[in-house]
Amino acid sequence: MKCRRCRGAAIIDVRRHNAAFCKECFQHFCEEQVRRAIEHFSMLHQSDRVLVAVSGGKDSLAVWDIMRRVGYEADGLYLGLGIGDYSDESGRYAREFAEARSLKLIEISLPNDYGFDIPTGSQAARRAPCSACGLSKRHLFNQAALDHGYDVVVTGHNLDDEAAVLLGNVIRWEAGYLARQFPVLPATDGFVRKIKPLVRLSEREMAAYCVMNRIEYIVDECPMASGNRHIGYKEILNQLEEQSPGTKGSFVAGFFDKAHARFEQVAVDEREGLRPCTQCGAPTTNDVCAFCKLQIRASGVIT
Ligand code: Q46
Ligand code: ZN
Repeated sequence: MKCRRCRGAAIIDVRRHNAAFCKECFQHFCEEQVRRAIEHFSMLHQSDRVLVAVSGGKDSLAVWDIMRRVGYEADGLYLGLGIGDYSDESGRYAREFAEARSLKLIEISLPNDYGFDIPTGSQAARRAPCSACGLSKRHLFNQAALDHGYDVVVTGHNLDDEAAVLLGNVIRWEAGYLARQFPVLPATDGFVRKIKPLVRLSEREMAAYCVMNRIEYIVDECPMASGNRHIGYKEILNQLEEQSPGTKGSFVAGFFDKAHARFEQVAVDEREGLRPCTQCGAPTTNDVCAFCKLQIRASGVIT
């Protein structure tokens, strides 16, 4: 197996590109894919203040690393979810990454700062853990970016994540979710811009990137992930990719480039119905936003 770029000995193949790379050229490939995503979707301006949502997993640490290598200063934000040992360990990886590189890491703790954790909060609110977790992350990443004056929040969603979410959204024809599934969501009233620079890179490539760059990350799955539909969608998509390399890429890129615009109006209409949450001021369609409702239920005031 020869490296496509330098013809040296390759150590990793990337079948959907019909290519293989040596260590140095794989590094170049990953950076190039991120540069292309940023440029194609006009994700960033050079003057932007950038905040990376860091979980301690491979994708968020890799995106933070690559962003800096391609020339963007970025700080990190770690949100402690209170999921037992898993959260303790993931926080440790995030802190160690930041310390070793003298990077700024802002930390928020759901239990210490908001009085509940994901296991008890989701139970009290009778929500699936990942649903309570997802809405907490969206709310708190946005809030932290606004509070600390950042222009944009970066997340480490990769090609496999996007393909699985897209499949789920298409199976149920979730027009609102499809309207909001895009590598860049512009800033609107009460929301900062959100970007996903890893949309052109796979989960396997990000694991390889971390290993090659000696980035230590939490390997264990979150213990609350079982029952998450996206795991099943990923397995199905992996089978399709195995039979026909490039399937995930064309599914996702085709949606972004050819179909997403058809759903955009749904998001515009939804934004028109937004008003400030009476508790925290975040934009919501109800009197109280979903995060404040979760916090109220988790604290036992409403059951
Ligand atoms: S952390 Fe949260 Fe994930 Fe755990 S509870 Fe689900 S959403 S699986 S990325
Ligand atoms: Zn609120």
